[in-house]
Amino acid sequence: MQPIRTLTAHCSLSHETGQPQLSIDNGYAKAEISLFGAHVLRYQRHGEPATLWLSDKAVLDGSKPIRGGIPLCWPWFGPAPARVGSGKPAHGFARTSLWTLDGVSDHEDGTLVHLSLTDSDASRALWPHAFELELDVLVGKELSLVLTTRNTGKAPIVYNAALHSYLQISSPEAISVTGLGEPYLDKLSGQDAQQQGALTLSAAMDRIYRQADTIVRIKDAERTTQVVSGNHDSVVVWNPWQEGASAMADMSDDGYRTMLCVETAITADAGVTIAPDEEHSFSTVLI
Ligand code: TA6
Repeated sequence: MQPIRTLTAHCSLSHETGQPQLSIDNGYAKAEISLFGAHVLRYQRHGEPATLWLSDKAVLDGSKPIRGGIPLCWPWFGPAPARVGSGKPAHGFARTSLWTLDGVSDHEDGTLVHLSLTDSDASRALWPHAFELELDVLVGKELSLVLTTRNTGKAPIVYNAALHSYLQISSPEAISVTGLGEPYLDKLSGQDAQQQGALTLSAAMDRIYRQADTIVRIKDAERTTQVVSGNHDSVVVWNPWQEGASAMADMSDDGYRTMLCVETAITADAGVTIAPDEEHSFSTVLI
């Protein structure tokens, strides 16, 4: 077993799960980030309940995607689109790749972690493009993530993505969500629909809101969480409800009662096109 290594005054690196994992504990919050998937597993401000939900059945050893925290869906969202081809893993391969830790530094406003992923034989077998992907995570009074895609190849690349945040909630009955805008695609029925007033939870839900405000507010019994999105085209809201939770090996049957995904996303069929040597970033901040 490799020893726990101190990286900065507020950040250490361990391998207890079988994957390299950062533990951060600074003046604002505690957080854990796995290098498998550049996956923020936990984030909790001191004296407050956890912001992120992590399944009690989450598999952290790198053998499958991690259920909870903030998976990075990239370079596609959901099933692979036609331009990528069939038989590819859902939500792309960034979340199941081992990322490189480029740096950690402590600052007045929190601990900054910089992670990166570049193309490899394995990535090119799934997606034949040269790229550099970077994730900047600031663990402070807020949790901030910026995902940057750089095209290092000779032809344009097209991508979709999501910062797939699993938020911890007290119960579905306590939740109301505002700022989602009206039109949405109901992925369960395949129909376009209109949001009437605040969103409440009483059944399975999988929706893409394409005209959401920059700030989506999730009001819970004792607190309000804000998801602030930048340079995205949609906000995805997902809860599998009881039947969906029971069908997942890595979620307890009642797990759906303590989570709600509110995801900053790029879901348009056209995706985002990046010319050679150009880059594109989008971001989410959890307040
Ligand atoms: O963001 C919602 C969603 O795309 C749902 O359709 C649901 O399947 C979920 O993500 C989880 O996907 P996963 O591949 O992690 O089981």
